[in-house]
Amino acid sequence: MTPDLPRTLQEPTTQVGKADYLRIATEEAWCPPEMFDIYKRILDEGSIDDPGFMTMFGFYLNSGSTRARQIRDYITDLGAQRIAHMDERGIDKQVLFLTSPGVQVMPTAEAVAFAADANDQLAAGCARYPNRLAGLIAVAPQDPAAAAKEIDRGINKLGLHGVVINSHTFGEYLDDQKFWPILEAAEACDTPIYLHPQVPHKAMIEPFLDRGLDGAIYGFGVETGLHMLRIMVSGALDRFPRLQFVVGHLGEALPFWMYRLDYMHRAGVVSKRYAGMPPTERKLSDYLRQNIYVTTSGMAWGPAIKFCQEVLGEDRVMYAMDYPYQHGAEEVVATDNLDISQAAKKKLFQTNAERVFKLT
Ligand code: 1DF
Ligand code: MN
Repeated sequence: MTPDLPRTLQEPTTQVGKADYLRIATEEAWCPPEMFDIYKRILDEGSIDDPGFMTMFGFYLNSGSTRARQIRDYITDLGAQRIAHMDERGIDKQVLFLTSPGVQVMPTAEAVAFAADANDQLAAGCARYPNRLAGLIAVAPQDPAAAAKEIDRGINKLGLHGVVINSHTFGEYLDDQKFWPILEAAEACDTPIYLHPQVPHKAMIEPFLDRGLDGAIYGFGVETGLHMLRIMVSGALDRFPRLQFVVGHLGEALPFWMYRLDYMHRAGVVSKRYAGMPPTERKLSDYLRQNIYVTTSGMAWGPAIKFCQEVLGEDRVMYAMDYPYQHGAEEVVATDNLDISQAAKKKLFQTNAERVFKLT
């Protein structure tokens, strides 16, 4: 069964009514207009060698497309328009964060300063709608020590609810130990890291580009699933066993790979075949089931959602919309109508997110 073709540009024709659970959407995007100005400057200067960024934000900022204009309009609003769109779509609460790639394409000093400013703005925006909006902390992995401090400030001073990292930073991944102060800070603050996609970096993107596959259709998932897998294989989750990651798009396909990952990981470790694949304390499936939550962003599709609930457990799957990149009311209705128990549905839409992001 494949879903009907999503109506990517149309506004909802019906309001989605109340349910007997709260609908909490957990991968929602926001962008202050000043960040688009910085992205424009980076595009104009050509100051970074990142073909994926050029393609992505060439479209959003310079294409003149209706979809690009609509998304720019929706994503920059942190007030009445966003709340009205949530009302129309039956979303009680958004867990939202600075859109991808956030500050991870900026020069280090600018990235550190912009992340702090964005976090202040987001915390203030959430404070205006305390029952409707809950924010995550943007950080600059370019400066791991500053990022660790910002995590502490975001949790303990700003009242934010987790950390977002938009996959690679200039081609580098969190399994590199220079980034581990970030993992350490998140674990110490008992707060999750949302590993959100971004486009593959230059060393990886070439065969995606000429068929337009580098963005959310597939490149995002390949890049971000690979990133999560690198972290699991590196032993980082043995060093930080209580750390929790949240991975969108139903875990960027990793749950589907679980059996083969376990088999080939064991084969690789036992045979000492790969220098970069040390023994880990647990199986890869154990990390998936014990350190990773997945969200349904962009995947309003019953068979895939139920598969993840079956192999990860109902407590590890959370609803997300991916507003404004995806915002169809019909996707909310489809998820409401899943043939799962009411108890499982309440976990999916409400209580898992309340627990993971400490929303109550
Ligand atoms: C798109 C989708 C762009 C998502 C995003 O960030 C993004 C897109 C610039 O469709 O171009 O975060 N998304 O999460 O689905
Ligand atoms: Mn997203």
